[in-house]
Amino acid sequence: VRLAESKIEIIEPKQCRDGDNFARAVERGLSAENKSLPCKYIYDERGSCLFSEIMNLPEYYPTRCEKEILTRYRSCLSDYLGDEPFHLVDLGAGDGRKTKLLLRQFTNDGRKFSFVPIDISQSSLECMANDLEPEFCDLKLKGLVADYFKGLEYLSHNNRERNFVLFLGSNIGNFNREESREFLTGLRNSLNDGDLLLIGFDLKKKTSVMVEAYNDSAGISAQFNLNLLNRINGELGGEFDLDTFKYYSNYEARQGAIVSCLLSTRKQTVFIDALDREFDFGKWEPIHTESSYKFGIEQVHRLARDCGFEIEDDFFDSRRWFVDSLWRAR
Ligand code: AVI
Repeated sequence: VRLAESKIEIIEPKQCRDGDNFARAVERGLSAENKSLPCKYIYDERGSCLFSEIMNLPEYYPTRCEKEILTRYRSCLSDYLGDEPFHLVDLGAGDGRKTKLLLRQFTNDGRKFSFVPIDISQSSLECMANDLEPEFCDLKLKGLVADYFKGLEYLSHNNRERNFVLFLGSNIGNFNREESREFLTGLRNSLNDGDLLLIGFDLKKKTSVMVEAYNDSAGISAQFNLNLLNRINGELGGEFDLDTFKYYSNYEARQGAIVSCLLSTRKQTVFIDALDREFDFGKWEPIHTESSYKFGIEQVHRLARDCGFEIEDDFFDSRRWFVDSLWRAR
């Protein structure tokens, strides 16, 4: 771990990320008429581990689709980068298993790059740095602990070298349509002309396939969402009884999104010590926890153009369930 620590830079201090912001978001979300909790708070150490488990589930196809794409097209991606030095910036890197495929290719091709993973979870970055060390001992790595937007600020202040930004795993799908436009426009504005973005989109498909991916038989997706209540109990002195909340996730065709929530199975009042107040829940009242938007390829292209990018290429898996689209900042 000592070795990994020297390679991690904390852009956003922990207390600023997790403390007040979390409490405020919980208070706002649970006081609203339609209750909700932001999905980014699922990812503490336990949440990140649960997400790693999700990526290995037989039902959760997006990870396997994207691995297939990166395996098939990594050499083509390496050719796009050429001989000039660049930053390989990984937004929301998670544990970086897919990124490894690219690191291996770029290293073998002798590309000159430094690797900059950005993640809100310091432990994920530390695990990743430790995990990469034996295989990539000469890799220039600087992990940044920050949320996406702070990570983007870093980008704009370190933009002498060309950036090749990875935003994989359909992470864009956890923003609503308006937020994804705002995010991508912000990202575009922090890039230089000619910089590249490889961005993953989960494509619309048969609804049963999508619904099963979020309703796995092992119940990991449920634990993952319930981790929000777990965190409120652990960090804010909440008194949630997790057995009285049931995970529910379905495809909303009009929104084009898997919408996930926690349903209170009975009428109840829950006290949260750090907020010094109680919250009422009606029987079967939902707390919205996450939306995972799905896309048509035309929507992907419109989004690119509207946010200041041009499309270089689209890389699909063999079933065309997922696309990694390569965009250039114009
Ligand atoms: C991280 N994100 C793209 C995942 C998704 O598919 O929305 C998170 C996830 N939630 C439940 N399963 C996976």
